[in-house]
Amino acid sequence: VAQEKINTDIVTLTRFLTEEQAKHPEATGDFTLLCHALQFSFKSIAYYIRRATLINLTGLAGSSNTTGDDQKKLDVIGNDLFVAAMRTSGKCRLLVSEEEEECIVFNENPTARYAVVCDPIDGSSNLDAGVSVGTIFGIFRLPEGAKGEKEEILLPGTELVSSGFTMYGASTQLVLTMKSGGVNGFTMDNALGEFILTHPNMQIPKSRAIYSVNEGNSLYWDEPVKEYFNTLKYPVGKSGKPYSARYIGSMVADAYRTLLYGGIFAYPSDKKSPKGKLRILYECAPMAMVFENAGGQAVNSRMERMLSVVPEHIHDRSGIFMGSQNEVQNVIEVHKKHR
Ligand code: P6P
Repeated sequence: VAQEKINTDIVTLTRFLTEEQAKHPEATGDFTLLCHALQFSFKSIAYYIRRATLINLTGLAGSSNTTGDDQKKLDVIGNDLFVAAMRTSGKCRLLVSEEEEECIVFNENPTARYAVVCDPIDGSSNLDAGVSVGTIFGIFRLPEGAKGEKEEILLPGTELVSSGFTMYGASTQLVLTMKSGGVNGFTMDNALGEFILTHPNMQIPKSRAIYSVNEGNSLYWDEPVKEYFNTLKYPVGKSGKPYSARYIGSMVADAYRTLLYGGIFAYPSDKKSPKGKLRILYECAPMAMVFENAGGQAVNSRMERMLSVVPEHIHDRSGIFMGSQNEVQNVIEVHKKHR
């Protein structure tokens, strides 16, 4: 009987990181250890998300658990897990989290050279509805002699050494990119408790007739934005076929679909949110790095390269258009016409 061909050449995230480090002889291993701490935080957040409904974590704080302390909402638990993983890694100096008003400085890691930005559970408002949520993260290398002051993390996305996101959906997906390029997708094997490389070298299609935006904000959009989306919905000339609309309202889910299928995701700044809604440090910049490294592009509402934008403060916001190379280029062309 023919033996079922078992693929025994499995690339786990651990093996991927080891091979990545081997490409950099000067590497001390600190980045690898930091990524292992990140990996652990994704696994533990995924665990709580999966059990949320069962142990009623989706509700508001207030119900007390067996030990009597207030049960926390998932995004607080996600944040606590992430902060603990970064602190105990010994390799993180500064941490900016969507859940923390101030930048966390780990004085117990005075010689650590990495700064991490994260949204521990992005899209958490969708959790009760069972919509996929995720963790978005970025890693900066601090300059030599960094003092661990929060101004040191107000950097453009071009300074990111790595970024990515997880999506806690039907399975747990991780999308990871490095400064050296390349975007790789991993899927959690719950039996092994390992992230397995399932989408090596992800490349976004150059075009795709799918747009992803909250049309409920149309009233507030600037003229070029209105015109752009109208050309997709009411095409003139030879094209003729309107685009499909796909909007989940959870950035990691909309981003993952756009990365796989192509198209454009947008959260423009508008009259209601003049600075935009999404945060530069831990939503726009990490996603922009992933999309550029996958062969796409990402710009802000002034049509500037998203990765060149420097945040004014750690929770600074921006408009964003990201996705297939040609789709984002169309947005740029419409805006040029309006100048
Ligand atoms: P809106 C979720 O709250 C989030 O931060 C992103 O994940 C998502 O892309 C966006 O906001 C959705 O915003 O205004 O369309 O509900």
